[in-house]
This record gives sequence, structure tokens and C-alpha cells, in this order.
Amino acid sequence: MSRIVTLGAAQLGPISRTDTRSQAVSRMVDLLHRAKDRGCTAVVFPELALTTFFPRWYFEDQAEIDAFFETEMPGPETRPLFDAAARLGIGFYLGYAELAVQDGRTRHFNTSIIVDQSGRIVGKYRKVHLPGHAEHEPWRAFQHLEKRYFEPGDMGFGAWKAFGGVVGMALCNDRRWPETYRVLALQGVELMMLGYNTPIHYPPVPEHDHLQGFHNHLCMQAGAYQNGMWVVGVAKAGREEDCDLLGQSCIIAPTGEIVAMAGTQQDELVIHDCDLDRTREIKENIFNFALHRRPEAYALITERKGAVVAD
Ligand code: ING
Repeated sequence: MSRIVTLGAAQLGPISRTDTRSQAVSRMVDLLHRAKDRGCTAVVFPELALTTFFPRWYFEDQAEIDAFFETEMPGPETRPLFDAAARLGIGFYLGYAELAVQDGRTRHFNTSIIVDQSGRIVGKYRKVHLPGHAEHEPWRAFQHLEKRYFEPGDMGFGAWKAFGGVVGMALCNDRRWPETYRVLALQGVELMMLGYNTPIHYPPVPEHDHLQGFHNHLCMQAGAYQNGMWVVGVAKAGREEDCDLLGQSCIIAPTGEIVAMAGTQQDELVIHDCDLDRTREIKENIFNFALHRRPEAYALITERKGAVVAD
């Protein structure tokens, strides 16, 4: 028995601050056409795929910040992406900055959606783990102000039936936290889609800069294996506004093996025929949760936020 779904990791190269959403969308439409030619069911685009990674700068004017956010999805500039996807019969994951008015309050989220092959939004996720800092820190070569510009996601980690399986989403820093994969896997997720914008230089610990690629794959490979899921991780890559962003977009099997990876730092489509039934090799054996997990021993994971050393 096999449930093959052909997935595309649709990596994007740099998006400059002056690039319009329409320019980013037309690059993504090109990738959709390439995906169609190669028989893809769905593709994964990066985090914040419509604009440059604006948290690298400190803004004081909220209007300047809000200009990077989408107030409707799809909107006039993103509708061509939805139309092309529906015309080609390809689903997609898209990361973007979401401005939402909820209960009379304006909210700002780092968001991703899953759109099915008919162009319908079937799921939305709002980034739970916001990295970086909330105040201007001029000592840094560049800022990482996600804690300033976004609120923590208020939807938790969801799972949706799509593309013939059970699909979950994450965004960038989420991929470094094992809880992300486990909460999805406890909902039966067989495929995690995620986009990332990861600077090579990490100002707090520059001696780890050369390890960014290793850590990127280490987290996703471990998450895939320990939860028996396919992971498609897709970069916004290359030198973007003088900041080098990690590429290495990849498709990882439930065994933890990287089965396909990008070889450039620009727009690139990486494809693999993913057999969703291969998740069973892991989920029904080495990581059979119902058989082997011991939740009664794990209470601290949800009860305690920071580490505490007993006296
Ligand atoms: N970016 C980075 C990430 O988690 C980061 C932040 C960079 C953390 C380098 C640690 C080291 O990949 C986002 N957008 O979360």
C-alpha cells in the first residue's frame, strides 16, 4: 500500500525591500508552472514569502511596519497566485505577515496557510515560537525584531486533511523546538510544511554561525524521525538586503533522511515523490506513541516554562 504525493520545496532567493508583492508573486507563479511540469500535487513556499524579511530593521512608525502586512488573503496582489494554483491544480503553503482585526483589536501575526488544489484556504497557522528580541538593540549587525512586530500565535498547532494525508504547519523558529513536531504528531500529522528565513550570522553567538546549516537540518531530521513524518522545509535564501540567509531547502523522509535538497541560494524547485504510507514504518514501530510513550513521566514539559534546578 502506498500513498504517493509529489511535493515541491519552492525556495525563493532574496526579496529586496523595493520589490513589490506582485514581483514576488510572479516568481512564485513561475515556480508553480515548473511544479506542474514535474507533476507536483503541492508546493511549499517560504516564511514571509511576499516581502523582504523586515524584522531585520528597527521601525518606529507603525504605518511603515504595517505596510509589510497583508490585510486580506488573497488580496489584489496575491490573487494571481491563488488563480494560477487553481488553474494548474496545485496546492501550496504560503508564509506571510497577517494583519487581522479581531474583537475590535488590530493583531499582527507571522502566519502561514495551506491552500488546496482548488485554490481554497483549508488551514491557517500563526507562529508560536517568536525568536529574537522586542527592543532596538543597536549592537547587532542587524535586528531580529519578531517579538516586537508579531504577537505569539493564538491558534496552537493544527492538523488538516489535505493532499491525501494529514498535514501540519510550522514557521521557521518553530522547527527548532521538539514540542512543535510532537504536538502535530499526536494529531496524526504525516507531513509538516514549513518555511524559514534564517540569517547565517546569529549576533548573540557568532561562533555558531558556521553551524547554521547543520542546526537547520539537525532539527528537522530529528523532528521527522522522532515523529514519523515527512518534513518539507523551505528557505528564503541568499544575500537579502546585506544579510546572508541560509538556503538548503529540503524534503526529509520519516526515517530522517534528506531525500532532496536545494543546491542554490535563489529561486529553485526541489521535488520528491513522498509515500505518506512510509510514515507507518516509524509510527507503528519505534515511535508507536500509544505503545511506548509515558505521558505520566512528562508532566514538566507543559507545567514548567523555564528550567529550575532543585536544591
Ligand atoms: N529565524 C531564525 C530561525 O529560527 C534564528 C532565527 C536564526 C535562530 C539563527 C537561531 C539562529 O531560524 C526565524 N525567522 O525564526
